[in-house]
Amino acid sequence: MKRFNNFIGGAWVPPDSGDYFENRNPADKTDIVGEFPLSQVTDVERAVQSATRGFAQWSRTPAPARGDILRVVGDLMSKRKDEIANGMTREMGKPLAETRGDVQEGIDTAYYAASEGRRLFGHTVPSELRNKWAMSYRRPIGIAGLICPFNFPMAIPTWKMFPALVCGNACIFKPAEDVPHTGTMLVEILLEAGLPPEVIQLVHGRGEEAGAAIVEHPQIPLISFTGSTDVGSYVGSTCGRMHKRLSLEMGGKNAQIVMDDADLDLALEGALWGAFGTTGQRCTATSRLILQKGIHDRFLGMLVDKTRSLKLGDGRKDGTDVGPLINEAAVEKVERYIDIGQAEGADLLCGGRRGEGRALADGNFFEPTIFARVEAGFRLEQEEIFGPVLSVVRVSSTDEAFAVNNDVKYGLSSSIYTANVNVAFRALNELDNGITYVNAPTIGAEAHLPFGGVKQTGNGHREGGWQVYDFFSETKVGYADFSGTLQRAQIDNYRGTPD
Ligand code: UN1
Repeated sequence: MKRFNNFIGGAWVPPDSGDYFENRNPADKTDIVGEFPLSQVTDVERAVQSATRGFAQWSRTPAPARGDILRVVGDLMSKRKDEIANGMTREMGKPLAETRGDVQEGIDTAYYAASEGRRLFGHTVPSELRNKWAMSYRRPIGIAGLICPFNFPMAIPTWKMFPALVCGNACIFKPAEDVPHTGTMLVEILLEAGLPPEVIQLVHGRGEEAGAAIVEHPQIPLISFTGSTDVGSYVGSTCGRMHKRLSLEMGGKNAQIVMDDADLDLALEGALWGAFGTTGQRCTATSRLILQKGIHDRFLGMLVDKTRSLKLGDGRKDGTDVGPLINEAAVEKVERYIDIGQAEGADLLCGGRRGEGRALADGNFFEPTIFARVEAGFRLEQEEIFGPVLSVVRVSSTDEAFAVNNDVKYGLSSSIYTANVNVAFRALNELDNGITYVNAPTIGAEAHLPFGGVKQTGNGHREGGWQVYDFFSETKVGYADFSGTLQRAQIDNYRGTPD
């Protein structure tokens, strides 16, 4: 079996404990991808010592030169897109078309970051005093701790790492324990592109150990975390206590609204892709479908028919629509929600059980599932499941559809299908989410726009686009007074208030 290591202190090294964990293919648990280090506090400690040296060097490298390394990273990722996608599907399960898209999102993020090395704008503004300049500019912060989820094994680490690097920070990267191989491939590419080795540290292991050691380390001032809202609360309280800068990206309970005047065929394609793409394991997955009463029965019929025809299977095989869930715990969680939904009185229309048959026997497969007659307020309608379970809620009016969308504790994405431009713009204004799609599904965020949500989905920061560069850099202000006199702001130029 292939054994992989951490990358700490500029070298591939075993964990101090000498312990490793097995990484298995979720579509076929007899297939072991390799074994990966179980790291502890001492491994993180060495990573911090090395990253401190990396930061000293990297923060003084001109930003355009930093960006140029990311350009080469993008080139290497483009060349190896298929190879990475194959490896990613093997350890994560989603179909190859999706893992290729995941790598492409990393490539887009690399080229965006590369060009940002030539911008990283500050402002120059007039001073209120003569012969004085006032300007703001960016400085690197230090070591960024990046704690990443399993569902986008390449895209999400790059959302964090590439902006962090172009802004001049060093990174300690902990991939999710379900997808350590993709994380390893990413670090290999960074090194091959010429990133100074001590600027990146790769620490594998469990959240409770390696992840917690990163969050709690006093010399890591910057944490970017994507994961569950529960773990995010622990990360948030620790960072709050330690005065760390923190970006949180957590749960979602995203809805697609279909109004009576919608193009139903289009809405159907959107619902299937939104709900069952990535086996529902996206923060942006469609887990609620809000149907206006005029089209409710017809649309539900169309949806159930199509859902039954989706092919569950190994994401590396042609024809597979839906891959496995990530691990056994995820399957058990989905099963719990099937019981909860039935106990609440919702109608199970299709799915609701593990995948059956020889081809699915060794994987974590679960059938795409639809519940109808779900009422606003049911646990099924309120809680994040992170699996292929879609809950359908019937509403009478636009106002009711918007209220149902908004009445959850999360606020990542939403979608509305309608032909009415006024209703579409009302949705953009009134839906409480970080992202609203019109006539498109709840998933499909592009790398050059800010990504994130409101309420318990996040803490106000955004990934992607131009905004993430504010998170990964410190704004500093400089005043240069070349008047040769003492000029007093707020005092010398103050004209008084007219009587
Ligand atoms: C996520 O849902 O966890 O929105 C990230 C999308 C992707 C990113 C999703 N580009 O479809």
